[in-house]
Amino acid sequence: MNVATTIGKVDYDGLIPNNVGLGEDVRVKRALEKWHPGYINWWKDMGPEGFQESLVYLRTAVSVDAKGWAKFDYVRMPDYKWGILLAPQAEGRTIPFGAHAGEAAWQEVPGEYRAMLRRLIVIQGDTEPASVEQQRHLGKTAPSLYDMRNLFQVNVEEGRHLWAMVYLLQKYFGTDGREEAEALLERRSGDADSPRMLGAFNEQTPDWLSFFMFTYFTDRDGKMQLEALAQSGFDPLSRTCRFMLTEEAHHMFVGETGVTRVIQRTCEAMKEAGISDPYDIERVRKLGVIDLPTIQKKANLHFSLTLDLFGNEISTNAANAFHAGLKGRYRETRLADDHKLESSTYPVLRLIDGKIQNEDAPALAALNMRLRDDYVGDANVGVGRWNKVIESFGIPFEIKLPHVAFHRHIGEFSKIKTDIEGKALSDAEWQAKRSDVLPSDADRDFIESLMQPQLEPGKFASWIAPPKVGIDNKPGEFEYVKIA
Ligand code: BYC
Repeated sequence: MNVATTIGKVDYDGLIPNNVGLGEDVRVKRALEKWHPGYINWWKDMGPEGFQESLVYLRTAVSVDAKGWAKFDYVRMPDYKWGILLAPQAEGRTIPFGAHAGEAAWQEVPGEYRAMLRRLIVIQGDTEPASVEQQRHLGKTAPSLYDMRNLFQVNVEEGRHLWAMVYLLQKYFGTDGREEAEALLERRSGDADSPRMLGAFNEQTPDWLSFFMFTYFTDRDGKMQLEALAQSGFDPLSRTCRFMLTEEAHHMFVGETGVTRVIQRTCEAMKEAGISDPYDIERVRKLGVIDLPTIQKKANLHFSLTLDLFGNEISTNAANAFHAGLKGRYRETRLADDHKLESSTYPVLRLIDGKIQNEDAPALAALNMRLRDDYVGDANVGVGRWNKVIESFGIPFEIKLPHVAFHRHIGEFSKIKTDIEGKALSDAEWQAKRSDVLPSDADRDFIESLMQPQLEPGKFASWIAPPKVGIDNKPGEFEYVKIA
């Protein structure tokens, strides 16, 4: 007899590690086992290109304990144990907000909100494989084995997040859940006929600076959306998202420290060469590092693309999801108000008579805006840390997040063009200034020219500083990926 080994409360013995009692849930277990080969095919087709046989020093989630939930070991990525892990059930949990506030949290799908809930889960699920697809070429130009390993860690965990959403679909949504689970493996990032659902997930991640900006800015949207879904009155969704957030933290760490290390290396090289003017771009580039103005342009691009992921500032969908108790606010339970928002207002930045100004809107309808505001605050913290590095070298340059109206494709400001301060521009003015504020073809070509792989353990490409500490406290020359 096969005795299941449990680590914490995780059954780690079968095909699909889980702490949801899959062994006793024959219907869902079969459905997931049926879905598994399609997933592996997708991973092999669309996952990291050229490294499927390599041994990667990865952490695998083996428990949901706050301390020590992961173990590190060498794994071939297609053999990674993609598990279904939910945070522990909080006894007596009630719905924290909306029309049902105070009622017992739902353990089954509330029938009246089924379609809305499914849509939220599908959108969340769709972003996870999309990001893996966007990043699949990057292994080939990794600036170090350390960075390559971090990329693959992020990728396998995005894969696990897809599993997390697919579990919810298979367990709680019957036939249409199964169909949605299949469709999640069929859409492709950037595909003209069958694209991923949200805009930013159809953009390219052509180089490593983009990857770091994506994990800093776009994974942070992931954090905010997961935080909002972790408040959900539908308890299985809440528990799933709570555990996903534990993994998400590393993704943002990869982004924040990645950009920091790029900035650090640029500043060091400038100092060594005696260059104090950050706009002396040609000379800086000759040093084999990325000039600060180009880093700013990449930040402008990824920040503005990510803001679009918050949807329209005024949204009936968002109001309905909150009222229904399905999607809350950032840190909902820590907010001191009635958690119903039926009569309150929230200031929304709008385009009124061609001018950008705040207007009080019903708080329920303004929830996307509110979450976006929370996001901007959160995103600014790391930017402050980047600037501390620049300041420590005495270089007169500051990275600034552009105005929220800059370069938008969704919502109020999609109708206008603005500069980075939010000042409206005519089409002609925008065209003339575009390459000053967003990466130009020449900038992209230059960055691409730097993207030469550095695969010797402990070595780093010219344009990025080594990290302060290794993953799992490994020493500098540790071989994070054994390339096969
Ligand atoms: N692109 O009422 P509205 C992550 C559509 S990232 C294309 O304002 P709503 C991750 C919208 O669908 C987090 N379409 O929308 C990060 C709607 O269409 P329908 C992912 C867009 O619902 C890195 C219509 O416009 N999770 O986890 O209030 C790596 C009206 O819009 C877009 C979630 O997003 C867009 N950008 O807000 C890996 C959470 N924006 O239905 C992973 C779940 C809007 O009228 N999703 N539309 O045809 C949601 O909560 C909401 O659906 C959204 C949109 C915030 C996305």
